[in-house]
Amino acid sequence: MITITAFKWVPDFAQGNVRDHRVRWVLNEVGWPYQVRLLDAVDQRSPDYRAQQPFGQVPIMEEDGRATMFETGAIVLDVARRAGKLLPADDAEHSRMLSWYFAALNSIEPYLSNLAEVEYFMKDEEEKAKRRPGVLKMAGKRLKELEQGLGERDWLAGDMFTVADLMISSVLKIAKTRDLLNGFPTLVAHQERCFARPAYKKAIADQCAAFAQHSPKDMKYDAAKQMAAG
Ligand SMILES: N[C@@H](CCC(=O)N[C@@H](CS)C(=O)NCC(=O)O)C(=O)O
Repeated sequence: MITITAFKWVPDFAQGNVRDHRVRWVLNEVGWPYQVRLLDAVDQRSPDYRAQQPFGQVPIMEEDGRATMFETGAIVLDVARRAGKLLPADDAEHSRMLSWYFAALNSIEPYLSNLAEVEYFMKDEEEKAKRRPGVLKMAGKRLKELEQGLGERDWLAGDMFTVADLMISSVLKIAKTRDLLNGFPTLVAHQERCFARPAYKKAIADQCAAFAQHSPKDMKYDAAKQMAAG
């Protein structure tokens, strides 16, 4: 049985956006059952978890008889490859799929993560105001370039939904929360096509169901801070 990790609870802005949704989504797409190990902030810092995920992040994917995997990019591709699904058979389309898949993670996500950092994690309002214009400009530039790359096509790599579409649409969730997609109707339409898939809807519903059953105190933030301090 596959086990993935996820958080017991996260703040509102992160609910439905935590990256374990990518792994839930691909597992739902290929029809593989999985169970979830819910973590708090103390679990994240434990040496046992760090041995599985060096950065203490979610998700990982554990499976009997296989090496534990971390990094959603690696996990999603691994599941698709083993299931023989969500990957184009045609060689040229497969190459295009791989290029867009890595573009999502390497050429687009970093700029949107910078935006998320400014909007959600920076405390100093003055510093925030200083950084925001530059971060917005770069994120907008990448979105425009992505829109041009997608062109009039429904899917990035060919005529079917692939893991490249899964990854791009997931990465763009950060832009959507800041209304940054408003100027890019074809990206919005692409994301809506991806998010209409039952496998995606179930992934988000399942992630959020755990948050509804927990509260901030279940995350043991204070105990984790003490561990870090001491
Ligand atoms: N590149 C990693 C990023 C994972 C990641 O950023 N996970 C976040 C949740 S979306 C996390 O665990 N954050 C908590 C932390 O960094 O302490 C992946 O795609 O798996």
